[in-house]
Amino acid sequence: MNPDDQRLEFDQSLRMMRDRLVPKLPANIKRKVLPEIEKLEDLLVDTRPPKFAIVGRRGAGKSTLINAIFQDQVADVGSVTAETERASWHTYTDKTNETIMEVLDTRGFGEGASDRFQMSEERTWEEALANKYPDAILFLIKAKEVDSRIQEDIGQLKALQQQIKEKHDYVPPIVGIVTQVDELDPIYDHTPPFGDSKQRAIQQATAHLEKLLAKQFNDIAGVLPVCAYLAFENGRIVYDRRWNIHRLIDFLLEQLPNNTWMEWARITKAKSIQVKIAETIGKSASAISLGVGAQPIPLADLPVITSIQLSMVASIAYISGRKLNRKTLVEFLGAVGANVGTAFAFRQLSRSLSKLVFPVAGHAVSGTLAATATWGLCKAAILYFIERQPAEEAKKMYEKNAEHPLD
Ligand SMILES: Nc1nc2c(ncn2[C@@H]2O[C@H](COP(=O)(O)OP(=O)(O)O)[C@@H](O)[C@H]2O)c(=O)[nH]1
Ligand SMILES: [Mg+2]
Repeated sequence: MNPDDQRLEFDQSLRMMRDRLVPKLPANIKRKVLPEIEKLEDLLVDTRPPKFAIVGRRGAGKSTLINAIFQDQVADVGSVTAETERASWHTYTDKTNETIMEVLDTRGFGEGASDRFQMSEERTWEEALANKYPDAILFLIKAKEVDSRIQEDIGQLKALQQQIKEKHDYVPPIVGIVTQVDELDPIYDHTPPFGDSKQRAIQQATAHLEKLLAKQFNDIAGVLPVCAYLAFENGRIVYDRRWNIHRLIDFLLEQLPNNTWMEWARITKAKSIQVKIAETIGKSASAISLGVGAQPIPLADLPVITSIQLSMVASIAYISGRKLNRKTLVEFLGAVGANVGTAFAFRQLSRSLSKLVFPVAGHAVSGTLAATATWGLCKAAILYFIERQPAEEAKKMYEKNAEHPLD
């Protein structure tokens, strides 16, 4: 991770909260603040990109789906040469070479292979699963093939889940994905949003896969239909036929462990998910401010509280995909009214901000004041970094929210 990454500060400020502030709080406040600190720790400590096993026959649309999720040409579509001899992990990276996702490729999944062949396939999983396992398994099948013979595929799916359970004591959720729904009848209706009879056909295919999976598993996370088709030219999208991808991204978030949420929101570039995570962070940060701000805190501790707010803003900037550095942060803080110069160090910055969010220096600050300021900052950061609104709008948003106490 970039050493300039302010998100690192979050680990620090959370630890400071835990070690320095929490012990000073009365039991009733501690009971409210600690779970919020823990929520933030779940989201923000040891963050990493998600890991999936994506299984499905050749041509099911595995590579296409990966590109559709990232709106980027990260996987080779239609390529058969990339097919490996054994199940193996593939790391997908973005343009800056950052890992965005790890995928376990399983070869020969249900392709009518002989029993002997399947045995060896399952043995290659063993190696791949020795010290790494997927957070979730995506099972892809073409919409037009849901009623072909896929019992074998589902049997292998079960074996894969079983192996992961035995080795890692973790049961990865299975998400069924009905792909290439644009190919269903009526063919003339091939461009989203689809009409009624197309919707019915999609619903039928989805229900069919649900039924087949329910025979083998008693807890399928869900089955979603998608169209993932995107055409690129010179790395740019020139045709977009995606449908329901956004819902899939949102659904997968629910299946993933919390420490992958930040990365998932960032790398999928899905605004509504970015806002959702940002608000989750903002709510916890505000609840902490409320509890801690209600206490008579010596002035020396104020920067500690403030650093939670700064880290919140930095996290929101990170989620938005903006390059995260002091300049961005200072720009934003300046925009909402924090009087800081670009040369300020992070700690000094904390102090400047503490004047903004804790105007009553020297004695007990109002918990409500601290909480609304934190929430106002959160909403302003969402508007500025995620919605990409001008600084002036962010300032208005901050002022509007900071004036109205949280309910
Ligand atoms: N019409 C249509 N074609 C698709 C869709 N998804 C994938 N394809 C096409 O199906 C073929 C196989 O896709 P690919 O992603 O390489 O499948 P993989 O072998 O499972 O990785 C390619 O020609 C894709 O362009 C889709 O949603 N709609
Ligand atoms: Mg492929």
